[in-house]
Amino acid sequence: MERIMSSADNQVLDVFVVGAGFAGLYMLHRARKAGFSAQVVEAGPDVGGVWFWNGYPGARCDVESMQYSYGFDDELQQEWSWSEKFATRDEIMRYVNYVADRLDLRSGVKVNTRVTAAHYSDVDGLWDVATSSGESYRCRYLIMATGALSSTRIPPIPGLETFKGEVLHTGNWPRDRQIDFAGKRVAVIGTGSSGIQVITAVAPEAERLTVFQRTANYSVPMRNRPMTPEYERQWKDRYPELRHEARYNTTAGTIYELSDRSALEATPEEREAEFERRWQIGSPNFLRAFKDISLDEEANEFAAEFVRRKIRETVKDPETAAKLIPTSHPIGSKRICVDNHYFEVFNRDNVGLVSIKEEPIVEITQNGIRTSAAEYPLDAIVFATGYDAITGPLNAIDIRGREGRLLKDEWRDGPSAYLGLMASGFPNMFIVTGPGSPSVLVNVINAIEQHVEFIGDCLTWLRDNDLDTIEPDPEAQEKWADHVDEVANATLMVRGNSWYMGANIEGKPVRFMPYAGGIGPYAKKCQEIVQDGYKGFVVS
Ligand code: N01
Repeated sequence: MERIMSSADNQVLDVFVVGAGFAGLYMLHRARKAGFSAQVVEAGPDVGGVWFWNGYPGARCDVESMQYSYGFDDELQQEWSWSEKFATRDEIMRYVNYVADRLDLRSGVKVNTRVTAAHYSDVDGLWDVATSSGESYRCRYLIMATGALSSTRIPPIPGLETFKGEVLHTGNWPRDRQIDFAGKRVAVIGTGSSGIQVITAVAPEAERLTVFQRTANYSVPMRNRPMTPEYERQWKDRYPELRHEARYNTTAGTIYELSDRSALEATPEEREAEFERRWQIGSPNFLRAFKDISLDEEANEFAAEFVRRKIRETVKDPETAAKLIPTSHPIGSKRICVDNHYFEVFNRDNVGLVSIKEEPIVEITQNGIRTSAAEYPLDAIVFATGYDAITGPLNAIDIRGREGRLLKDEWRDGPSAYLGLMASGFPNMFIVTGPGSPSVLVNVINAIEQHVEFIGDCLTWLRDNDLDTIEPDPEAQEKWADHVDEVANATLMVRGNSWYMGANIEGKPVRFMPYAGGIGPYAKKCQEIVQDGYKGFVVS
């Protein structure tokens, strides 16, 4: 372990935040408001986190814009106006920049600076942090706001380095130039949320688009539309109440139209009518048509079969439709995709589909992709192959706690963190939306705000009580990890081989990482823990 040489004139910061996405920015604001000295460092050249990097064509959020925004400041949410029901990535970036300027956050963010190591000192209880630019920082509280989806992943396909054309990843889209696909032969590998969006956007532009699909995926229509003043008013008039409702009385952190009815109790006609009604409205709301879709196999199959039928009806070529029909996992066990006419893309003459289960990729050549059946000449390959999610960004940093213990080693068999917030042996290090918290299963901005507020209140409480150090009791942490497993195992989500489980990364331990119990129950649990004097934490 290389020691971090901290300079004698390093000021000891109260709070040091890694990452200037939605989490890091709000953490900075909250820490400053509470009177703490705080500094954020950000690897990228600007604020915005995952939205900064995901500048691919078609990038858009599938949570409604009126809900996918900060709720902590009523002035902000009243001032800002969204132009569409579901915001584009560019509009979200304008919003993040507006918040950063409005709250004067840029002065606390050092960009183009990647944290490479963070070591806890057993001697003085401070963290030493090293960055790629050779600077070091000392702080009492280290806040990892590194995001769940910031370690992009390109699968190790032989020959990739020999390809003469352009290689792109949706999560690390070039920022310095416009990518023009006109007249180009393009491949997209991957059909998750990013793949489905980029495919839909690139298809009309490219000369030829070939989609390489490993797992056929479920997708429901987004049915985006321009914002109307009436719809905006409905939200703005009741924002504080609705934000509270989303935080404490929903599982998804988003207000959807829920159902208290089982799909098994409905008649086939009733089920059909309800699925069709929701299909026409659009959005992930579809999965809430009946209360047991994510819990009961038979109920799930009704919803899955409805989507399969829609695919068959949409895609004209039956062979292509058959390849696109998902059968390997329950609907919702991988994150549901939400699209703008995705399946219609496969009716275009310039679009082809390769199922790599039937026709595996053998190698990438200088000129394209060679499968077991053919060679596809290409000018560009777009990897929409996802992320080393949740733990990837943390494990990429040399994080060492008490006695030099390495976080990555502690998590060798899968991550464990009390409430998904703190790991035993790593005092005063908080993780925003870490493993074991609702994070990616819910409206992540809501999850971020709940965590940042918990952390901010905790730091104030420590200061008010003349305490310096907090970390989880190992027993409480283990119990929480068991609870996270138990809740996940009661759902069909563990059947998806998804990035939620780490199953997309070879060699990564397979453990369902987010907390599937919902943000409402989770946030109430956090409140109880605070009321019990931070039960399950050890303070000194
Ligand atoms: O990544 P993914 P993503 N060869 O991991 C395939 C959020 N998001 O960037 O299913 C060939 O979901 C892989 O196949 P398989 C959202 O939370 C939101 O799309 O593993 N293919 C899969 O098809 C989302 O869930 C929005 O068999 C390979 C794809 O690549 C999360 O980000 C938009 C492969 C990866 O899908 C991540 O989405 C975008 C290989 N070796 C993202 N390895 C919205 O809000 C992987 N694949 C709309």
